Amino acid sequence: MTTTERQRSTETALDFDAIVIGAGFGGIYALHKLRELGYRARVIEMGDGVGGTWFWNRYPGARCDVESIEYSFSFDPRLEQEWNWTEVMPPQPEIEQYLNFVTDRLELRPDIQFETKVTAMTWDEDACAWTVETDRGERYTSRFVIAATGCLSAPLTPDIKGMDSFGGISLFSNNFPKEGFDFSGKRVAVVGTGSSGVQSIPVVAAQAEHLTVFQRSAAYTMPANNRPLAPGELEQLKAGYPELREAQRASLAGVVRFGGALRAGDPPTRKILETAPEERMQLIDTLGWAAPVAWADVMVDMEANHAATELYAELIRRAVKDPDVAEALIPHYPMGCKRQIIDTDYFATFNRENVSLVDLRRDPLVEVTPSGIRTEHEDFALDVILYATGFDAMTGALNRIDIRGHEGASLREFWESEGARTYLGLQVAGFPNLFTVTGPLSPSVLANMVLGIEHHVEWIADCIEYAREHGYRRIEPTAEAQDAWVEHSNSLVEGSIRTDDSCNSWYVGANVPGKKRVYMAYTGGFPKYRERCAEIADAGYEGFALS
Ligand code: NA7
Repeated sequence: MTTTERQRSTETALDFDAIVIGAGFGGIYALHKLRELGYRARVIEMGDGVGGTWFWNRYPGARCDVESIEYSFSFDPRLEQEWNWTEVMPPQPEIEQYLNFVTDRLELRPDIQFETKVTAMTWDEDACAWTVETDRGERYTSRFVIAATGCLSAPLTPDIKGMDSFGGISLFSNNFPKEGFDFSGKRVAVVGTGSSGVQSIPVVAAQAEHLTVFQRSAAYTMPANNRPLAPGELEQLKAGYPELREAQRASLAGVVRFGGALRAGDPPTRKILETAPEERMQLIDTLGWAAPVAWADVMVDMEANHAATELYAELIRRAVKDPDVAEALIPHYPMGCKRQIIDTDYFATFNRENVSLVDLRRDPLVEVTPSGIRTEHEDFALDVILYATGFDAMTGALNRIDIRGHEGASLREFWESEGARTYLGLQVAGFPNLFTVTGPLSPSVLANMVLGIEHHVEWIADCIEYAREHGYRRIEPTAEAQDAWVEHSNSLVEGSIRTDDSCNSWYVGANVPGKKRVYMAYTGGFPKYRERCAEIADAGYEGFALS
């Protein structure tokens, strides 16, 4: 530790000024930022490498839905210039390599403790510090804890009868073998058709002897239009980084360039219900997969939403040769309720001879047997089952740690009984000095995660600096400020498609049995959110109690 670091350190009686949980994008940047400011920080990471979500989700075909040029750190122009992306939409291995590059470039590795799980955290009111316990039996004391635990990082293993009895190989998209897996010559099942299933299905189909897809809810997906970056293209993009970053920060979702066939950058103004049905259908010819989403009324009006789904259904009917398979692939829930997926050759995969689809709405899954999967109507003999069944999103990772705040209150119990409640997605009342990077009720999963992470880490670092400069050792939101934020966040999304009773997404926790239904992301857009966070900080951390 340098002399400056020692001077800036808030409390030498404690093991650390800050413990950061997780070494994904959030944890890596938090460590860098805190070290830069002279704090004693340590990252505790469960995996044996950096990457977080991009470390575990190494299933075939895993790819980000934000362009590589935008899905990268903006805080250091040297990193922007030194790293070379090879494709428009970054594949998982390249994102993982990128995060390793950043870790080494910033010499962060010595302060990351790998293969260690945080199991419990207890707030000590007298010491004004957290005691953080790990599965290695360590107990560290730290003034602050920064939970960079990710939004989609607590795997959800389905509760299917007989799963453990399967005599073949069971694989999980969210904990896929590091060495990869060769599906050649195998009879494979993929269970789940969210983003992970949809991305892996075409890759598995290309290898497997036969692939059976078990679909409970059909996917809204559209082509990623991924391609290798052309010679000279990356250089040109890199030269435009300053303007690109500015535009990203000003955009609603922190994204400017919509890679795939997604949509133009500006929110659409035309309403589908004010457009003649024949004209809507014609738009399929000109806009392709963007035709269903390019409307102003689709997310707020169920009739408009149905009209858009009709366009989507037509696109599927054109892409899939077997009419019965095409019908089964048409979603029966509102468009935009679950996360829009982007894919490479998803629907075309169902035209392959070696691929079949089981529609679990018509033929429910009964059990996994030693030799395969049994539905009500059929037995499927299998060698491999790949489960792509999702996550306990937003709150899951923190709920898996026994977090005890003020007077022993449990964060898990609080969120389980009241639903996800936070102030700004940054802190929770009753849990002082615990910061949540891209926590519930911040833009998080609705915005470019990397940008959201940078914003949060910088806000948190400023806040810790403010506390140090003013001699404060404790910060937590007031219950009133938290209530007001929850109400504000809810009011923005109420009445929209996202919270409709027919919409059972992980955004509202509907995929986790018993989880209290709350829309867990802030839908007001990234610029408004940043502005509010800045106003609050400028007003001396309005809504927070500092002592
Ligand atoms: P998702 O999007 O939560 O998808 C999980 C899929 O697994 C979904 O199709 C589920 O059907 C299905 N599922 C879950 N449990 C079962 C059981 N028991 N039987 C059959 N099918 C089941 O997770 P992903 O990993 O694909 O993607 C998560 C996010 O990562 C994604 O949104 C992107 O933001 C990146 P259901 O829809 O519940 O009927």
